Amino acid sequence: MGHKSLATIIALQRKTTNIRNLCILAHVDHGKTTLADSLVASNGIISSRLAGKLRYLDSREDEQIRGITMKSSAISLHFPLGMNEYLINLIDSPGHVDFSSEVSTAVRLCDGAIVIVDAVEGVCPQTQVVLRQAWLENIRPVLVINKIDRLIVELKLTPQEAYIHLKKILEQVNAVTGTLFTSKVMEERAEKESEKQGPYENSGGEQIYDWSAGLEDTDDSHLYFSPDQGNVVFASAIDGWGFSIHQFAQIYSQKMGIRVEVLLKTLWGDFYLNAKAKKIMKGAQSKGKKPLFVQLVLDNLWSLYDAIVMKRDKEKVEKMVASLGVKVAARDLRHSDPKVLLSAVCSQWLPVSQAVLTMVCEKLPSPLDVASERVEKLMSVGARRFDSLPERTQELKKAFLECSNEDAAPVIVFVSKMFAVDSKALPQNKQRPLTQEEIAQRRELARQRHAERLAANQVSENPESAHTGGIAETAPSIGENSTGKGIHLESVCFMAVNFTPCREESKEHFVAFARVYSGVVRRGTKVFVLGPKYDPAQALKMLPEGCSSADALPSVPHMSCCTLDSLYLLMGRELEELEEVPSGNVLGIGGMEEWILKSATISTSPACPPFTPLNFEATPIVRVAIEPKHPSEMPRLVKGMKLLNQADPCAEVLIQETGEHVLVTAGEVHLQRCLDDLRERFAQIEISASKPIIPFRETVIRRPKVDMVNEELGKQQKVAVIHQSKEEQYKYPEGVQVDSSGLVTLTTPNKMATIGVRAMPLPEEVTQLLEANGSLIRTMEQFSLSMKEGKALEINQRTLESIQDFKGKLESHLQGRKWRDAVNRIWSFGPRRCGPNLLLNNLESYQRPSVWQCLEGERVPGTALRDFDNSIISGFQLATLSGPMCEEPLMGVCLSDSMDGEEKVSDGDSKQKAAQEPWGAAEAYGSHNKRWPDVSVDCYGPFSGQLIAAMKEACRHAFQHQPQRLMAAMYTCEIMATAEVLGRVYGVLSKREGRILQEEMKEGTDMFIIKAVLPVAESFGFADEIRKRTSGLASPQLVFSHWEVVSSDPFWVPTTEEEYLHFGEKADSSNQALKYMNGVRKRKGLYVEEKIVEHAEKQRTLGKNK
Ligand SMILES: Nc1nc2c(ncn2[C@@H]2O[C@H](COP(=O)(O)OP(=O)(O)OP(=O)(O)O)[C@@H](O)[C@H]2O)c(=O)[nH]1
Ligand SMILES: [Mg+2]
Repeated sequence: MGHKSLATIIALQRKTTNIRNLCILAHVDHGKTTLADSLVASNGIISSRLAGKLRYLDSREDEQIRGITMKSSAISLHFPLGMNEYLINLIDSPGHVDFSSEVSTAVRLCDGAIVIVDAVEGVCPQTQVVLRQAWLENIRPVLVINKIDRLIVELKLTPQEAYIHLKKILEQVNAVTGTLFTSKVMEERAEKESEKQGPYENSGGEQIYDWSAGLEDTDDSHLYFSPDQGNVVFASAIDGWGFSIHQFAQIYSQKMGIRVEVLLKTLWGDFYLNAKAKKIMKGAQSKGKKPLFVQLVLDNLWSLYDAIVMKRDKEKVEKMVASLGVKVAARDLRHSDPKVLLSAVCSQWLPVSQAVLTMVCEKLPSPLDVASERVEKLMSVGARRFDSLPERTQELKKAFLECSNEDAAPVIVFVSKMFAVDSKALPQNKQRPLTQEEIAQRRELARQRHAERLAANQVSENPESAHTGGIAETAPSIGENSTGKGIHLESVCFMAVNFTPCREESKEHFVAFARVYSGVVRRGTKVFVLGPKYDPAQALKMLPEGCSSADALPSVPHMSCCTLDSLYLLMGRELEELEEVPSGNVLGIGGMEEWILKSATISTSPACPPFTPLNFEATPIVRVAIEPKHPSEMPRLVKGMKLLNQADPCAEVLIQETGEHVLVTAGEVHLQRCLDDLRERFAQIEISASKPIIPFRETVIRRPKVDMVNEELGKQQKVAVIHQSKEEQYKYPEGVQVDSSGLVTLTTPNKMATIGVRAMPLPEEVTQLLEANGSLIRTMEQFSLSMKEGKALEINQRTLESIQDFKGKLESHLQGRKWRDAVNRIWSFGPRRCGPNLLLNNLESYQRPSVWQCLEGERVPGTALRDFDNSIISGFQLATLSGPMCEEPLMGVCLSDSMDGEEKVSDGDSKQKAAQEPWGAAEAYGSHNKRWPDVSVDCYGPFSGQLIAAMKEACRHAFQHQPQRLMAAMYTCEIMATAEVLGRVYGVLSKREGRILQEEMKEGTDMFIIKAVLPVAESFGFADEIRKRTSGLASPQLVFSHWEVVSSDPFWVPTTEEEYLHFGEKADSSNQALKYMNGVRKRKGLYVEEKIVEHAEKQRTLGKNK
């Protein structure tokens, strides 16, 4: 990068109003990186001839090979517009679902986004996801409809058809925005906007006209995309052209003498030109006229493509080139590839960078325009209320809003991810052009050396004075050197100097991807690094008033102090060193790997709250166990995995209790990239990865009416079932009793308490509801905890409303006698206190504080936690964390702790009370003495431990008493395929137990969109297989969607003669659930009941000699 442009960018960094921080978002392959190329080329960083081919921001080798982006990367560009110079901090993001966490890290640092939609494919699943992400982060999007050339060349649409097609795409995008708008997120945003009109409407003085159907409400129309709003660009990034209707309005207002404003309102929409009256009229469609957009814009483009690409009509081309007033080099005119000529013409006529960057500067907000709502959202972690933050923290909101560059302003920086760079790429280690002085210095040195060499020659001619000539550089080599020790030593030093860079090379450097929200970051500044769990309220109490990070401070949890060593300007593949970075800019910070794991907040004020965690859309679901090829290399692998964990926002690295090193990734492609990274960069050893570990869930269902072979469970079978359950009874260990209703009772070893548990399946809707509201449940749990400690956590109104809503929904789904008052009887959620299983309190004698405490104003009298409440919950948590089938977590199970008064466990009179009131006896014991029972004399160890174990066992037995099923994780996938390959896609899907949900034809194209669900267990290699079978014409995107019960019963054994004949004694040949279950059990080293060979006969080979 030239010094001049670096200086320009540094100067622009201080002009906050002229900064635009934006990212490019889209579905995979819609052309983000290609568009970024054109923008990068506009700054002369790459040649414009290579723009679109180079994919400059895909700097990794595997990105280039696979042709998809995997990491988001940033580049700073300058752009002159009218009298102003703008600084554009551009972040290119990946579109593949597996890397959607990279999108989250990019979106957080931006104020705006360019959303790209492929003109042929239209709105795809990831387009919806990125639009949602943009809304959730309150950043403003603009739209680029890309690949318009495909409409001309591939689909061969007429301009009129293309216009209708484009209109449809716009409607689709706006429909997505519309649904977001009506959702809660958007409601709040709209409130804000109607209070205070957006800055553009005021400053630009634009009027809002809306010609598209259904968008009459002027208040929210600026949220939608419409060419007449100036927030839509039509482009072909690969051919280098793009335009918004502003450009054509300008062109035609000069040509036709119509005012620009009129054209702006009418170029897009149902208007036509009445040539006779020389007027623009409405109603083109009804009168069968060409809309203005077709006549003035598309027709021209079409004829250009027609002349250059289709017909290769030289004369016509020359005429057109002349009329457009562009200059084309003779060699381009003669080039055999028409695309070269096309992009030469188009990139001058309608340069895409000009159109896109103008739109960005005009339509996207500067860092100063940050909405106060966004600030509050960034500052209040989780469910905390903004006004419950300490006062000094609340004051920082002003700093955010002012985004000031004053020295007095507190420094606030957010680091959204860490990325690894090669040490060679660091500017410190890079070769740079020498300055004049350095050249002079070197010349001087060389001269000296020459003189010395001459002197040395003289010495060698005169051996007596050999010891005096110790010159490192001239010493030929160690071996040859016999003249003296001094020389020898020095030559070793010389080599050591040479070696240092090599050693450096093997070290990974991490650069923090960050943005300054307030103040000026300078090199050498001492700052606080605040982890995601930092609590300013706690810290302010611990720290002295007015302290700074330079003082010696007591240690505060999740806070550390450090000095900022190196600041970088992010320039795609390169980094440029900076001395300071003012507020509102995106930057890289070096040397933070010791302080920051994945993301952090950096500030000079300890009152600064940590930023809310990033919204990750992808669920890490694919796990593999990893080990080094050579066991001795384990330490390197461990180190490498640590680095990988830091370098990837989404990958998780775990060491399981079994000692396995497990890597959890979002999908297959992500997994591949992580493994490559480990092999080639972070560990640099040979590693072997296990087959993906597929997660399952265990659940119970209602007793089925039909059996595996769809036969009604008739009398005959019933006998078998009873027989079977008797056998099962037999299996229960001593002390466990099961009654006919499924109630399992268990007494603790010291006989002080008896626990009764019954398991039931939860209705499906309830399980889904619990799954979806994990974070709310966690908040409720936190509230209960804080109540226990005697202080109430402040929960903001919105969260309270959602909790109320959640409770209401639960109540509406849990209807019927069985579930009477179930919602209020919830004792705990599990596993991890927030999962999709319930523990209900059926003990009439025990009124415990409700889990819904946060909704109740006051405590209900007579409800207090008993001493062993926690043990029961812990036992339940353990039981739900790993079930009896294959130690996978439970899902959708309701365990109710109950014991009716009449139920008696006859184990002696003295324990009668214990039997009637499970563990109530212990409680009574405790409350008498106001302390726990004296457990030190108990030979069975602490009582709480026994209770936990007994509760866990009881839950497991209760679970086993019901019909058990496995649940498999399911992906949804959307596959776009042409009619020819449709059959093959279906073939692959059905082979892998996929289920087609929907198939529809994409309007205006010959593509079909197939929506299907597919078990995760069957998905490995799916994308590749589809791609191969369809010769690359279809490529699916797999997204984790839900858990589904595997219908077959893993414990089913044949009972009748025919079944026996058909399935064999074990029925394991076609039992999918059994296969899955045994697979997991084998992996975990659990006992697997299977016979490998039965009744085998020795096979004889009749050899010649026998
Ligand atoms: N016909 C046509 N092809 C395009 C255009 N823009 C991009 N492409 C092609 O589309 C493919 C994908 O382009 P990329 O820029 O890598 O797409 P991307 O959105 O960055 O993809 P990911 O980063 O993997 O999500 C490449 O083969 C491009 O050549 C366009 O305007 N017209
Ligand atoms: Mg890309």
